[in-house]
Amino acid sequence: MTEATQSVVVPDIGDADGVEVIELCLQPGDAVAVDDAVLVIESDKASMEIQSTVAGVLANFTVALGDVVNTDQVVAEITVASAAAVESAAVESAAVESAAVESAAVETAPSTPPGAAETPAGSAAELEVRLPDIGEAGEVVVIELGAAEGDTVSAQQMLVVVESDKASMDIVAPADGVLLRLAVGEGDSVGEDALLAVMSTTGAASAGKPAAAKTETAATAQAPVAPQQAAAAVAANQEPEVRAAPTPERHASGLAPPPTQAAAPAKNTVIYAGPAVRRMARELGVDLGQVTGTGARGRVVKDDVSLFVKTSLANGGANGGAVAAGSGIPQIPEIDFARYGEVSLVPMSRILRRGATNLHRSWLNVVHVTQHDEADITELEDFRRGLKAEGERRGNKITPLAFIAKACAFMLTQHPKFNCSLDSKVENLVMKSYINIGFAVDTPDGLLVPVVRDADKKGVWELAAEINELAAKARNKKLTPTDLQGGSFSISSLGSLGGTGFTPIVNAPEVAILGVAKLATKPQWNGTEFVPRKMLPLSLSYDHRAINGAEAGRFVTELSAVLADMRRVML
Ligand code: CAO
Repeated sequence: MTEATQSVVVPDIGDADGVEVIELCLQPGDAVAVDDAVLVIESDKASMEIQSTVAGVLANFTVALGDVVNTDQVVAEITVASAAAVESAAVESAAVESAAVESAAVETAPSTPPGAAETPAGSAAELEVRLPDIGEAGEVVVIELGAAEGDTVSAQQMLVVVESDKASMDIVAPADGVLLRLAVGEGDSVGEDALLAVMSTTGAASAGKPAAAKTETAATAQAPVAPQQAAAAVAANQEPEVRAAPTPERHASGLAPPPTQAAAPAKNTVIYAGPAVRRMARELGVDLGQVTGTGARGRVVKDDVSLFVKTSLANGGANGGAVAAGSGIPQIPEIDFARYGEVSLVPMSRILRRGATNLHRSWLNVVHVTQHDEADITELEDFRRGLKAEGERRGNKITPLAFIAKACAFMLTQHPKFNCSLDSKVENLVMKSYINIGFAVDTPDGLLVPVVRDADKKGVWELAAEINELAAKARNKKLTPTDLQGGSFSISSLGSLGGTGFTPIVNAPEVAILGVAKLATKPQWNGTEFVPRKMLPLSLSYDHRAINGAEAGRFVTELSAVLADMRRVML
């Protein structure tokens, strides 16, 4: 059987200058089925999965997370089993593409979808909410209801979510008012112009002036977006699929809510997820409103749903959304800070949110202890400074971190337990015969930990070059998933910033992390007198379930000795 490569390209994204790659759904080497999501692109306001039109194996991505891509750009390559398959896929792909172009053409034409229509007869205050023009999609399925009959709803609040094979969309309330009737239920298939709901406007209900309220609503109502418009929406930066969750009730006193309320899971105020994720959540019975999204702009990705389910199972199925709710840990009360002065909300970046989830998970799972020491690196610093000119010739900057990485890699060969992981039942140590060292990089968007593979097999120049390259990639948003995976030990260096020590959080499932603070010249007793020495503060946090205190003490003491005299690496 012959092998051939099929390119995955960006479909027509209309007039947009480019859209961002926010998720790589697979890894090179993964098996791909037809219609599998390969990656996700997103503008400020909408997102879209790019799916494979062939079955095969993902050969490589030609773009990275954070890249901006355009129509027809090749984003990945898939190895398929035979040339015939490629040919037929090409035909199929061309057909899909022309359909997309057609659809985009329809969508960009001015449309007047009957999203909100006044009820012709009967109460003049009533508004019908109907499914807008869905083009050739035929029918879409109602996958979620955002409000119940009798609920007071505000303009732009999500009433119904519908989904086609490729995209999901929110149908929002066209005006403030009361939801009088839902004409559909979850699972219903609906076509263009189907009646979804009937609502009354607030003006009619409260002010008793239906005619005026209707006119105002008609003028301000915003037409919902059709599901197959996802690509065009990505391109045109249309309104986001954003839904306001019901505002959590507050205690009348304005103080922290009573325990029963505190235990209630706080819903996400924004739910942003692709159709595949929504489908997965539906199948598993997961309420997406309770899942912390770690994708771009808080987008919920499949891993988030998996983690939510795992956590829920670990908590005996009692997961109320926040890990804390089912784990017996009291939740921090929700405070209305605006009661005490002006406040504003700054959305956390994807990296920050993901980091928060990972750190919280490590913090809750790992039994942390931190061992502190100081290494006398006076000679090492003299040696390193002496290499500066050579570094400039090589175009390679060498900082203490490269030597610290080298020393740690050596120490891990001597103390392999610090390079292990615990298995999920905490019954075995998973010993690794590779030494991959991650190091924390501070980027404008948050903390990232790229990994230097096989650090024990590399020299200091090579380690320095790789650290510099990975740090630059992290800051330029060019890291690939592979760059971030497979670490077995981490280093967090705040040495260039200052400080005398800190307690780093173990990057679970690793069991140890070395924190490095700023070296300082201090008086040291040499047996006869005090002499100035350059002392480097080290803080080793470790998982006490895997490593005992004496082992950690030995590790740090020996590490200090190695840094004091790197010739020990050769012994
Ligand atoms: N003591 C004194 N000076 C130090 C030092 C230390 N421990 N470590 C580095 N320096 C010096 C370097 O030598 C360099 O000075 P010169 O140019 O004169 O040699 C200067 O500080 C700047 O170093 P750098 O930051 O460019 O390079 P680095 O290799 O030390 O660090 C990186 C690279 C990516 C780790 C770092 O830039 C970074 O992002 N650190 C933050 C990590 C972080 O956020 N950790 C916290 C995570 S837990 O919340």
